[in-house]
Amino acid sequence: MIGPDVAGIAEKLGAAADGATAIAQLAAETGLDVDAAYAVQTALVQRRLNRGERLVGLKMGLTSKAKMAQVGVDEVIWGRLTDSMRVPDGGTVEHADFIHPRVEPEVAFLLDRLPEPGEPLGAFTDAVRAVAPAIELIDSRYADFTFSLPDVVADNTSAAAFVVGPWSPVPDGLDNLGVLLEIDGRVAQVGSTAAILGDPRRALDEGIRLAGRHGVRLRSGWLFLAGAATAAVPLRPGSHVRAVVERLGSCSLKASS
Ligand code: 0L1
Ligand code: MG
Repeated sequence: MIGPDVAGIAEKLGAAADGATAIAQLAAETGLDVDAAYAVQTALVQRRLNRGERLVGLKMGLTSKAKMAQVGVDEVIWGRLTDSMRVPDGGTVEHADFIHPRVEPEVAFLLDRLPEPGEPLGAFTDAVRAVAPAIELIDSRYADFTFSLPDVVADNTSAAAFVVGPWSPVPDGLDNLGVLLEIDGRVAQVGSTAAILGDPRRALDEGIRLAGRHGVRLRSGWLFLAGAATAAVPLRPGSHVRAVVERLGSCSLKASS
């Protein structure tokens, strides 16, 4: 039996991102399952690497109940981050470069000594050099931000851009820090890092395990976005977004008008 056209699906998703134009979901029509969807994601990211981008880390998606409920998919997923997705703290994104961008407050890790495959994670503070507040800008390439599990995996988990704030040494506890998302100076979402799989440190275990299933090993020096602590909020032209994580500080971005 002929499987789904991995390269063709990756090309459609890549063109949708490049042209900031939504497309219809692809998985049902093409028979794409989750394993094949990760193969599409690999090809989609390879398309970026072929034009000179660098892989700088991984991100987790749907690590909170709020996020799962928002998009109707209830499995933790992972995607890839490249250098061109990174926006400097306080920087501006071009709103027209995206289809229907949303922002969400996250916690970022700077990875240090990762265990060998199959080895237990061990001390979190050995594996993580520093922690920072972050904002992820997600932008599903599917119309109406609506997708199935294989669709969103193929679409590199809606990854589009991210901001990382100032790095801090790993604090004693990460499991119940207050999180705030402000839009134009008003509180848009309030949460806790407890919403990220109960403790964002668990997201790293999950990332190592889930990416390992697809032969991807996390590397020292990579970034790792542990997932959002709240539902995502639409990013309007001209908006100023700030994410605050208790004890870690804040970071921000602006959208062009
Ligand atoms: O980072 C995320 O949690 C996004 C995962 C994909 C679902 C979405 O686009 O909200
Ligand atoms: Mg996210």
